[in-house]
Amino acid sequence: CGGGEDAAPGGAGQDGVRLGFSQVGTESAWRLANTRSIEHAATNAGVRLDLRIADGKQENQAAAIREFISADVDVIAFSPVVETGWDTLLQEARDAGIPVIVTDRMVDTTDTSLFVTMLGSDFTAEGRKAGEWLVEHYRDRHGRVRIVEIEGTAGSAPANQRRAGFAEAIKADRDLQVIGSGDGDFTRAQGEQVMAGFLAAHTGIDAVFAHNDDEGLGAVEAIEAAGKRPGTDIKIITVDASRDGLAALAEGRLNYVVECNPLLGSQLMELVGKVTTGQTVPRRVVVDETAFDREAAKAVLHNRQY
Ligand code: GZL
Ligand code: ZN
Repeated sequence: CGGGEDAAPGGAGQDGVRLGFSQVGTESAWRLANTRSIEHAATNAGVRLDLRIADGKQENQAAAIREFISADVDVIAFSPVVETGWDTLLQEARDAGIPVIVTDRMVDTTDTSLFVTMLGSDFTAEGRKAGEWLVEHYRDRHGRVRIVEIEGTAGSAPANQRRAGFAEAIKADRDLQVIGSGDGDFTRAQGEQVMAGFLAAHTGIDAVFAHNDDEGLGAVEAIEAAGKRPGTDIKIITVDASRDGLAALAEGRLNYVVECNPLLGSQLMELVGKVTTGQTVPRRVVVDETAFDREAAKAVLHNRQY
């Protein structure tokens, strides 16, 4: 078990709080670890969890949340696959008197009455850390540094914000230029396909910024298939810090991995306990996370939880 057993929240019903959770899908190692963390923490906290997987489709998330509303659960939580298109659905939950907690990815709404709190990473900071590493790495090199960007799922908060944070950071050195970008949908297969396209279209790519490890590991395969050395001929920066990502970093096939912590489960159950016992919660709870270079990856790899 992780950090000890979580306090069982009070709240409605003698046999534990009923939480309906709508999860994005099973697209990446990060996502699988996130789901496990929520399930594990619910068990520890005595929360009755109904978790539904949406296979990356917003309409599946809406259907699941409507089922939670008609089942009159005590609280709803979800990771919105994309930022927009949630207002009507969240108004239905509010009108039914069911509090909503947004986790991981953010919704783009101005109506703050539609959810009580947002628990998740600062994706802009993650993108900025990736860009800052490249600025530092190429500080003494003059001449163009040609970068390609494999973006996360189009319309998702992590894709939008990692792109923005990265672009902001590389402004510090005009030699750093993004010469191509494509949607890798946070998967290894799509990442490989997008990278193969970049390699066919551009000679002399210097670096890749992949919005998650799975896409970056797909890019590694495409780069090797093109007869080049990932991590040496072409530098690769990714986000998540999953075990596979850190293993590739330790072996020098990736160069820098920014952490995006999926283990939100126990913080979520604490918020569920507070929300269902009328306690106030902060509007925003940011998850702690760091970044890894090769040495740091070697140091943590042996006991990485996911
Ligand atoms: C980030 C999360 C992203 C991960 C991807 O919090 O939404 O979605 O970076 C996952 O691995 O698919
Ligand atoms: Zn535990």
